[in-house]
Amino acid sequence: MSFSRRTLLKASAASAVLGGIGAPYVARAQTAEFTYKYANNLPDAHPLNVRAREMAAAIKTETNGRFDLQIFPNNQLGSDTDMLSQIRSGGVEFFTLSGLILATLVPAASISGIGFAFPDYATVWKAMDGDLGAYIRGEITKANLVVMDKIWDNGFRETTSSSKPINHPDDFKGCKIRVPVSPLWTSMFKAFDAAPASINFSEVYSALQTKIVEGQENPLAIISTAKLYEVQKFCSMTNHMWDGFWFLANRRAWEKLPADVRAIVANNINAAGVREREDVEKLNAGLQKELAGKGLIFNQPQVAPFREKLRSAGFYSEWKGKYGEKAWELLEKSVGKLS
Ligand code: X2X
Repeated sequence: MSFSRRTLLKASAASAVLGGIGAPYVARAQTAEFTYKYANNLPDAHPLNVRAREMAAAIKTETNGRFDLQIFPNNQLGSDTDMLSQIRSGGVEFFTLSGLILATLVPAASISGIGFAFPDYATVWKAMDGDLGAYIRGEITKANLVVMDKIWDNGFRETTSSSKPINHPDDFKGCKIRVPVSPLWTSMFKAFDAAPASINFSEVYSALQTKIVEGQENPLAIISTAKLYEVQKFCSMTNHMWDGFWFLANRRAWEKLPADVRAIVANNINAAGVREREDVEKLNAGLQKELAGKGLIFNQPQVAPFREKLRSAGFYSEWKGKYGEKAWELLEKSVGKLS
């Protein structure tokens, strides 16, 4: 968060307490019946935040100003680990989180991130808007969080490094690579014989800059908007997994809303999510050229040896055992046989 932004927030909070004089920000907060916070880990410029801002404006209009959604991008309210505890306690009312990280609370939620499961976006949306997504949302609901129907896109993930390109699974051997805080991520990169380190996204840029780790993996939209190209040299198009963000709400806060407001909020979040999916897909498709222009050196490895390495390391059978037959069948129904 920039200094001026922080100062503004503090000043607004202070004047709200004192009864508020003049500032439009305060006037809005006072007239809205519900002022809810939405926190996320992505930069302002990422399509997730662009669509969220648009959605917040639409919700305000459609509720005649009754509902004010305040967006806190870029880990302003803390790391994913912090925000996950805030959404549970009600410290924030909304939060978008990768299913893989959510798995620290809801184990089934990481199943969509199994390595090389989804061949393309058509298969992703069919599964996540279909039976597999419904199953995961059921598990999230059991953990007492509210989840919107449409998962937002993060994207297919690629691997960057400051030291070398990844052309073959052997190139991962001993590689100090940052992974998000999630057992599936750690397990997958251990299966590649890498040395994964669990680090929240809020710390990734500085961890790369100070060479605490040599590499990381993320979709191009994040490599671009979080400027990771400034601290990385190589980008290998490993496309090793798909990742998405569940749009979560705190249950008590959600149930406090009147049914008509709730419907407007849910409809707008889901519609914005569908638009965000289109944005990210388009953005990722065009970014390779732009990032190469900024100095990232790209390579396109063959995917089959990576998948074979996971198979021979027992990765698929281990995770099938963890998720159970029912969940694994739902996944394989969408993507074909994995193990
Ligand atoms: O932490 C990451 O790498 C990110 C931004 O992709 C997720 O939220 C999983």
